[in-house]
Formats: sequence, C-alpha cells, structure tokens
Amino acid sequence: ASADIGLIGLAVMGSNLALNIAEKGYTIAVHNRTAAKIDEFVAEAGELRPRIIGKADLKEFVQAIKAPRSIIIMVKAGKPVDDVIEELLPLLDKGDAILECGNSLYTDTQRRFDYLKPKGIGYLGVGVSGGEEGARHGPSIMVGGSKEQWHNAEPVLKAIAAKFNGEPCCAYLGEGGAGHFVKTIHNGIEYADMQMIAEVYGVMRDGLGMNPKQASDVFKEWNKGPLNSYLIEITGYVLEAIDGPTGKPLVELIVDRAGQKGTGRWSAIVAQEMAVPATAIEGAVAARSLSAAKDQRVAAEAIYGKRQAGGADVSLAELEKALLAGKIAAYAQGFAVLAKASEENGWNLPLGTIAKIWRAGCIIRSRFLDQMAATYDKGDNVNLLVAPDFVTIMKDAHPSLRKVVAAGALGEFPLICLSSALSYFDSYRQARGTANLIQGQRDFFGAHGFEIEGRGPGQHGKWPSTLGN
Ligand code: NBP
Repeated sequence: ASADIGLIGLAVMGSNLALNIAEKGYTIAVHNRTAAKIDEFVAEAGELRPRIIGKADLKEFVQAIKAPRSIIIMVKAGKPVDDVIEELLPLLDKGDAILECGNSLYTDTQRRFDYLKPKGIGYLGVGVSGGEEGARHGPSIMVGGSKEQWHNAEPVLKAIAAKFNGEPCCAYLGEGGAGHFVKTIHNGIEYADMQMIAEVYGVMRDGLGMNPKQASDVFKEWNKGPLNSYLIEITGYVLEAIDGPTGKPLVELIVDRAGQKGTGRWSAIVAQEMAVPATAIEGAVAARSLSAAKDQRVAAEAIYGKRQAGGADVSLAELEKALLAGKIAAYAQGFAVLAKASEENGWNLPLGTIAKIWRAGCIIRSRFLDQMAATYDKGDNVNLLVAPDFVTIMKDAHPSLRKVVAAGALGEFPLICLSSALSYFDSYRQARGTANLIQGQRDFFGAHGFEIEGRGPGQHGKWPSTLGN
C-alpha cells in the first residue's frame, strides 16, 4: 500500500479535493462507481498524475491505502453514502476511518457514527465549504466524529484547507454529527447573508431607482469597509455582468426564482426544535420559498397592483449600516443555535474556533468573522448582541436598520429578512415584553397558570365564567 489517503466519488467536489490533496504532496487512491470517470480523471491530472492511484476495483482501492486508512467519501448525500459505507465495510480493518465530506444531514452522520463505532471503524462527518473552487484551492473544513482517527487525517486536511494569516481553516469540532451540524448552520447563516444583500439590492433598484452598474459600484465600495466579505465582493461582480447576446445587465435577465437544497431549511428546523429564535434564517428560507412561487406572485400583483418605483427615504450610508446591523443579528442567531446544540448534544463546540475557520475558504468568509472569533475567544459565549465589540456597532447601526425597514414597509417592498432581524433585536433587548398578556390568555382558556412577581408561579386569574363559552 502506498497511498496516504483514499477518495471515493469523482464528481465536481471529489475530483477537486483529490487534486488539492495530490498537489500538497500526498499520494491519493481514487475510486468512482462509474469506472470510466476514474480513467478520465487520472488522464487529466497532468503533473499530479504520479501521486494519483486510480482503482476501479473497490478491494484493490482499499488495499492501496496505508493503514490505518483514511477514506474520503464525496458522493451524493443520502442513500448513496449508506450504500458506499456498506460496500466498504467488509474490506476495512479495525482502526480505519471513513471521512464523509458531502452535505449530509447531521442526524444521518450521527447515526452512521453510532453504527460504525462498535465495529471499530472511525467515522468522521466533515463539512466542506467553498464550492468547487474551494475544494480545489482551499475550503473551510469542519470536522466532527471519531477523535482518534481525526489525528490520522489531520495533516492532510489541514494542508488542503484555506489559510487565514497562515492558520488553516480546518478544525475538529466535536463528536458524532458535530462537523456536519456546524456546516448546516454555516449554510443557514449564508442564506440570511445572501437574502439581506438581495433585499438591500431591492431597495437600491426599487426604492432608489439605481441601475445594476450603480449598485455594483456601491457593493464594491462597501467591500472596502466593515462589510468586507466574499458575498459582498461577488455581489459587485454579479451586478456588473453583461449578457453577451443582448448587451443588457445579466442580473436583470435572470429569473427571480431561487433554488435551495435543504441546508437552510434544516437550520431553521433545528433552531425551532431547540427553541432558539433564528428569525433571520427562517426569513431567508421563507423568502426563497416565496421566490419559487412565481406564478402566485404574478397573480397577486395583478390583484394588489404594482408598486410605484422610487421614493425610498434612505441614504446609501444608511443602507450599509442596516446591512451590518442585520448581519450581526443573523450571526447572533446562528451562533446561538450552535451554542444550544452544543449543550444539548454534549459537543462542547468551540465557538471561537468555528468563527476562525469561517474566516477563509467558505462562502460566508469575512473580516467581521475575525472580530467574532476574538469575541468568542475571550471565553464568554454570550449572544453577540450583548458582546461589547458588537454592542458598539449595533448602537451605531440599528437606527439605520430601522429606517430601511420603515422605508420598505411604507414603500411596499419586502424586507423579510432585514425586518425579521430588526424585530429579533427589538424583542431581545426589551426587558418587559408582552407575554404577560399571552399568559393571561393561556390561563383564561386552558387554566395554564402564570407567575406573579412576589407570589410565585401557579397563580390563576378569576376569569368571568360566562365569557369564552
Ligand atoms: P454529486 O452530489 O453530484 O454526486 C455525484 C457522485 O456520487 C458521483 O461520483 C456518483 O458516482 C456518486 N454516486 C451516486 Br450519485 N450514487 C452512488 C452510489 N449509490 N454509490 C456510489 N457512488 C454514487 O457530486 P458533487 O456535486 O461533487 O457533491 C458531492 C457532495 O458534496 C454532495 O453531498 C454535495 O451536496 C456536497 N457539496 C457540493 C458542493 C458543490 O458546490 N457542488 C459544495 C459543498 C458540498 P457516478 O459517477 O457513478 O454516478
């Protein structure tokens, strides 16, 4: 056996990861269900070819890898992963490890981890972010699962990961499904980030009458400031692109129907399951679902009328701050979900490390995450809204978020994510809310009881018995 590591699944992500691994000086054995893809891949590997061993026979593939083996699976999430595990199982030795690097649901990862543990096979659920480009040149890598076997694969994974100031964006985060859970929440935050940017673009287009080129220039300028991030940067490029055949701005020709593969929805579902408010992520998922209901939107606009363009009373500086405030609220929610899941699953998730490995390689990479890492590294796992560095930014920025959300409400353009973020902020910082009334209502119809300060819980109202019947 001469390969340092193995990889199964030579589609977009697997091929690029394999090339990245070979480029870092490791020898890798590769396998794919459709064998023709193996030959094709090896033939096209150019100067990296000597470090790539293609094996169409699964047994030969396994035997080509040095023990204890680390085998990456990069196939379609879901049943294909279980199929590959079953095929591999009889060929593995105790102490070997499977590293599943697709976008798997963390509960599936946990199940596979529990299944393989008694068999002596390590299972690592690895979240890989950064798309095709990241896989080839440096993704952000979120590892969870068997800690013992993690150390076998650690040098390879750290070598291929993105680097931020020389530090690899790759870390072991916890047992079982922890890595895939963190990747899921990364994607939930990504949904919110993208949606808030799209909403701000909507204000520019519909409220301020700006064309895509003008909007592109603003995003490029913003990328030099506190909003500096990959998503703001690519927004500038997407907005300036021109469609070849028509010469028109490409963005104006793209159908306004967004796709989704499920990770945003999983984030919202898990947040609800754990009773952690994640309104910005939920809003972003809802916005994608509404975008997909194009026919209904067209019909409803015919009923209610098309809104008039222009008329938004907001400046670009206010828009920039609104986006910053909305982002902080969304990230606060995402990290709150991570903190609660960590507690419930006994993962002990290192929030500072998570913020650090998101600083490069992944889709939500930003300058802002460096500041977040510093906050969590101080050791207090508080909601970001009350972390001193972010309090200073929020105090300065929330009036702008308020103004933008008001402009959207009055101007009749939807800001589902930004307004959710604002409502979350306002609810979070309101010492006395309105749930006293909810408790009164619950006691009225269901005798659920309520608490009165100084008298304790289990109190009841003397409700008029004739009412409510
Ligand atoms: P796909 O998700 O398109 O999967 C294609 C691969 O799965 C091929 O190698 C295919 O083999 C293999 N496969 C299937 Br389908 N069923 C199989 C089975 N029953 N047994 C063995 N192999 C099977 O590939 P991808 O786009 O490279 O993504 C891989 C994973 O990475 C996914 O979980 C994805 O969600 C995740 N991810 C993708 C991106 C991205 O930007 N694309 C980013 C981050 C994460 P075949 O050649 O024989 O059909």
